[in-house]
Amino acid sequence: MTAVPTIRGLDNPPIRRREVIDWVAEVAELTTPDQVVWCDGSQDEWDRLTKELVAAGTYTQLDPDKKPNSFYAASDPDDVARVEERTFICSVNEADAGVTNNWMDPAEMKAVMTELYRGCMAGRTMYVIPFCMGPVNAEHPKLGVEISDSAYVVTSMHIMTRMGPEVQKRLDEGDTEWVPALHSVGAPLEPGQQDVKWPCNDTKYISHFPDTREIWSFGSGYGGNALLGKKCYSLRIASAMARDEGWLAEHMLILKLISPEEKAYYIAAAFPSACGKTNLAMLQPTIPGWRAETVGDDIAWMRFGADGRLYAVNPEFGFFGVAPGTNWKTNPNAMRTIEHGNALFTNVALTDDGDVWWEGLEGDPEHLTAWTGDDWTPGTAKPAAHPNSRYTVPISQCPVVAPEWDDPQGVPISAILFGGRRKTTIPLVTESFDWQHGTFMGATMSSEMTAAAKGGKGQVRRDPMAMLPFLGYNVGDYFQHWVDVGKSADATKLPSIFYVNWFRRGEDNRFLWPGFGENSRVLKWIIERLEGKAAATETPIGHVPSADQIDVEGLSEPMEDIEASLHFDADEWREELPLIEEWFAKIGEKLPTSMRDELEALKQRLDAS
Ligand code: GTP
Ligand code: SPV
Ligand code: MN
Repeated sequence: MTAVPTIRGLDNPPIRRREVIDWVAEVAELTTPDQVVWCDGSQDEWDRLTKELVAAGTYTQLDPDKKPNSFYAASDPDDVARVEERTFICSVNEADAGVTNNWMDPAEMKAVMTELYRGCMAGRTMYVIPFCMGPVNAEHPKLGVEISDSAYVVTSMHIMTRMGPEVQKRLDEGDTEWVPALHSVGAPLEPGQQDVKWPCNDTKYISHFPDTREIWSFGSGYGGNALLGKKCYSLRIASAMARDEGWLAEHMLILKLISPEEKAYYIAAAFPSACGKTNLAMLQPTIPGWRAETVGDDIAWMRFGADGRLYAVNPEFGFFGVAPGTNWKTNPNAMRTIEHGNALFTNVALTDDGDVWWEGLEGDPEHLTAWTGDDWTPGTAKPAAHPNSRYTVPISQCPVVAPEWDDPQGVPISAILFGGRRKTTIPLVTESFDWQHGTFMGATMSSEMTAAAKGGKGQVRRDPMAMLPFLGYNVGDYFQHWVDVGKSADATKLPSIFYVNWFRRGEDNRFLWPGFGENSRVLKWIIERLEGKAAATETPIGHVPSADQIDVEGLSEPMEDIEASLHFDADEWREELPLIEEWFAKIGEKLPTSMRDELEALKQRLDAS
């Protein structure tokens, strides 16, 4: 304890929880920051940190008349997305990480990272950020404490998580579980050394210790690599908790749909990163009489309620949404949420009059500052905004947020959607035969890779339940967990499972289905299936509607396109089978027999067709 008292602020904790105080002292001793700041989530803290970040050149304040209390940051050009190849699940047993995860022995990883952390906060401030994922008044609140040397992270955590006195109080109660989450950008400063706008390190580790429920992140300041409450806690660590405790932590939006008869239905949907969750979560239905409200846009925690139904909670407090493609036509509710202000924008472009712009947004700017800092004019080849540029904004500002979004009980789910980005093969919508078949749909889903992660853009890969990059344990065990969850429930109360694809393409590469608000037509069919009112055609892959079985009234697209989007093509599916076999072979012996059985049954139905 000799060096510790010399670090300013360390001896002044506003919380009393002993393990937290000891852990903070231990980290401070290792990382040697100039000072420790205990964060409280207050407006004063936001004002002070945003001001400091503007002075440091990290943030640019936007014109308050256009976007009140909003800021813009451009990251280092090499720190723009999640880094999957640097993400590790350090379970004690290698088999528990499974074939889809990078693994390192926890002791070995901790030894490597301890050396990286040694002195890594020199010249910087170490922030201690107590936070809660999901409502603080939950029976078992999911608490965490992130230590970070990035003020950008602190301000982002203000928006994305619950912070403040209530969280500190729950932490101090002493019996609630909390997850320590250590983050450093990995860029110590020599005395007198000038800082850069976006400090980070070429060496990156995003490490998870599911057995001890700990997170260690080093080298990146961006999104899911650095805001550790999000993917690291609420999916990777939470999925391991959920496996042990019999619930589900999923990469899903939660949407409330209200029918013309004023009946409310809740739907959860898993699509891979940058495949349409936020857009569907804020859907503005195009069909008369239907309304939609938002509960969550990225993560759902689902557990059975006393009535035997599956209830979903959104653990997040804000949106971290993909900017490009967002506009008044595709997602007016996201635009209204942003207009309110209190937003952070990362790697979009800056207009000359203090506003933001990105590809797909309305307006024809003559000149911009691109995310790279370069001048941009309409002839410039490179995009003005990075394809994974994002807005960070409180969910409470969303004009269609459901009043129950913050309810610790969650909302009862009637339907679960799985969906990917596929040019071919997968019809617009398919209803599964039952839970196990629906689990098979999720287990075999695939998608073209996007800019949300570094590398591989456009390649088709299997992304089970959209969880490939977010699973904290073995994928085979995960499938078994899904099957078991179904078996543990009253089948009549389980959500129905559907497979959707908004992204099927025609010959000239055009989208066959208009998407966005028009997806309400698919949701209407799904609800009417639940109500036993809508017709469908039975195919080897499940129940698929034909164009005259969904509401297409008023669509301007050619009917051939709509029909093609819905088409079940046996030949395309025969080409899909070896890809599924290859994927199942990769999983190996952990693959549940029930999933093998489903594949065999699919083959037989295809053979018979
Ligand atoms: P993450 O935040 O990375 O998890 O992404 P997300 O799943 O929330 O994706 P998001 O809704 O932000 O959409 C990503 C991209 O897909 C955006 O460029 C959207 O414009 C586009 N997109 C969303 N929905 C549709 C749709 O129905 N049809 C088409 N063609 N594109 C869509
Ligand atoms: C995703 O990639 O699925 C995101 C963004 O939601 S991040 O927080 O970076 O994971
Ligand atoms: Mn996501």
